[in-house]
Amino acid sequence: MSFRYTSRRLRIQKLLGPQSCLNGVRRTANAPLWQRCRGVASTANAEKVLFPGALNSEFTDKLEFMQPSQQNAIATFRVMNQFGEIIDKEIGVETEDEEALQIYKNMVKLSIMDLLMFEAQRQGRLSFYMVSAGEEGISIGSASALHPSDVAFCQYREAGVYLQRGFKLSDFMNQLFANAKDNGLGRNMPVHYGSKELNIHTISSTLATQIPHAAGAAYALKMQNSQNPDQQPRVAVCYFGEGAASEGDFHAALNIAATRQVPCIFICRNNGYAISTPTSDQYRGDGIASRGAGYGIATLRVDGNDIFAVRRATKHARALALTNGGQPVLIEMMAYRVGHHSTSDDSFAYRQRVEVEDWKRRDNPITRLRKWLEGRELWDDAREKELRSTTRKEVLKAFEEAEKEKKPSLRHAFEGVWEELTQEQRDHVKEMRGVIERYPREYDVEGFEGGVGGLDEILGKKEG
Ligand SMILES: Cc1ncc(C[n+]2csc(CCOP(=O)(O)OP(=O)(O)O)c2C)c(N)n1
Ligand SMILES: [Mg+2]
Repeated sequence: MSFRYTSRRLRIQKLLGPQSCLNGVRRTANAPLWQRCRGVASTANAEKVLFPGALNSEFTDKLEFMQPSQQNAIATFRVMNQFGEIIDKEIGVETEDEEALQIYKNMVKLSIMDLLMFEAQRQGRLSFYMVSAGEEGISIGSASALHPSDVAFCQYREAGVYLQRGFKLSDFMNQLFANAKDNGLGRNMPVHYGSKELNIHTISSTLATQIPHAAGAAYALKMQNSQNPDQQPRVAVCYFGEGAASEGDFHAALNIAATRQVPCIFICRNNGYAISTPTSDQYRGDGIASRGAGYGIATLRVDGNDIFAVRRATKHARALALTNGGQPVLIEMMAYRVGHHSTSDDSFAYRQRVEVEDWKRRDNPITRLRKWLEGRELWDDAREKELRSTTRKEVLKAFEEAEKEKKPSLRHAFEGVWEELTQEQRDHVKEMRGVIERYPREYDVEGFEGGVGGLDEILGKKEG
């Protein structure tokens, strides 16, 4: 204990009197301060536990184990029902018609891009793809309620966050084809988008790593927000699936975010599956929301098919995250993964077709918003047809253009780790060059910028 801390504590005790208690400890004479203290809990008439590890817990003489399975499940927040009707008309949707239309168009755009890219993978034109079907409302709705300067960390099924922030169709396609215009210089597999300009960190395949990254970024933002009170305060927002929440990183991240009180919004997309693992095999608690309470984090469960609920929840979470210098918030957005996990998966090997068909028919964020728009006479079949046909053309145009682009220079396979190439890397480059020259038919590199010359460019550089 530092001298300053001890003397301050003693000064306070002096003020409070000889029998006073600090943090639930009582003073006795002639012993070091920490030995002079004992838990208030042990005093005869104490009503609450005041041990440092559990404050304000009332004593009870009833031996009753907490039985979460016997309690009501956490409620799910809704603004609009399945028929597109608003439940609390007084609050309404807090969304201008223009904005609702823009959100609707983006959700449709995402679903059309998904459909076409899935087909393109099946035709062998793309190596891999992941669709957002059934979860478009979560990514697009939440992104629409954040500030563009908020820093986003995604898992992989949140293309809607990118789209809503302004990632263009060409940006998606360039990444999917890993061509020379790809932000990631062709180094990542498809759907691992990233955008420095849009404040979205690049997706990582390793599940849950983005969660502690977001907590750390939020800690940095907390300091920046307090150092720059005249600037727009920022939060970090972190998306992950309920399966990723089984990783240790989830727990470490939520705990540090809570103890450091950082402005981070954790958005869990609970879509019922982690590839082939249904939630019933993943956990026994009440979803992911119940874990928020365990970490002392403000938590809400939301109907992810209800775009207005997603928006309002995110808007309020953002305000809460910036309260009192910062605090984390957890939102569990409920959805159903309508598509296969990825193009490498056939989900009918582990779930019934009828289950998927039921969900498709029962509820969907796009059809629900469409019902609301139609109810307000903002939308009809003719507009729908026109939107679908123009969007399809736009996606195909971007796709064909990206497909024609050259691949990035081969040099990018080696650069960007060390400032200068090491001797070992130089040996690898030479070896690769030799293999390409020996097997020109197997390794046709003409489609790469600069061909095999891309490797010569780096060999010409000064040795590291
Ligand atoms: C550390 C790690 N373990 C396993 C995997 C393989 N894997 C990729 S996605 C996935 C399921 C994740 O499910 P969830 O978080 O619920 O997201 P969803 O796919 O449902 O959107 C698994 C197990 C991985 N990528 N990284
Ligand atoms: Mg999942």
